[in-house]
Amino acid sequence: MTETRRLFFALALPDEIQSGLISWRASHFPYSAGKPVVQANLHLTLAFLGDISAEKQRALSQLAGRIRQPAFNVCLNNAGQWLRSGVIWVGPRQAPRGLLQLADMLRAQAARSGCHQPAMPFHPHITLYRQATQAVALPPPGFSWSFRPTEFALYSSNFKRGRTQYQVLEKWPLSEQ
Ligand code: 2AM
Repeated sequence: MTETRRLFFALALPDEIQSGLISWRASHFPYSAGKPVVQANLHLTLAFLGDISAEKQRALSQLAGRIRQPAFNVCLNNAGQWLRSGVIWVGPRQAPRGLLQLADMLRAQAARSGCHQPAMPFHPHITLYRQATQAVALPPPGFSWSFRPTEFALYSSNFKRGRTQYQVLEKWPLSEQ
């Protein structure tokens, strides 16, 4: 049987934004809102690949390495809840064009390589809670965290002893013009 790994492309968040989000979450959401994502796992997914073989991973890595995407700023100033998937998230009110371009390229390459991609348009977000299936009051607007990613990465997702752990497998730079 071919061995597979659960992989995805994502942007990491700077440490100070991860910790800022954790304390903001603790003071703005009830404890019962859902299952909180641990600090180290806060990230912005660009394209989810699913369980793929080492061969497909190599092919997709090679394609990712050819991407020349200028860097962009991301401003996290919006929050929402998707009741159907039980996700509470933060994300940009207006997604920067560079972020959309990067995700579109990775998602198109994934789709062409046979990784099922959702039909829904890409909605950049950072998941704060999972299993949040009861509506919660969202924090009032006025919050904002900004960062400028310098790279994007391929991650593996491993579920071990009841915990999800993400590991960076490869990284590629975003170019500064
Ligand atoms: P999320 O971005 O809403 O949290 C690793 O599982 C990452 O890939 C998660 O961040 C997750 O969602 C995203 N992802 C997208 N589609 C997925 C799917 N069908 N199954 C699991 N994770 C998925």
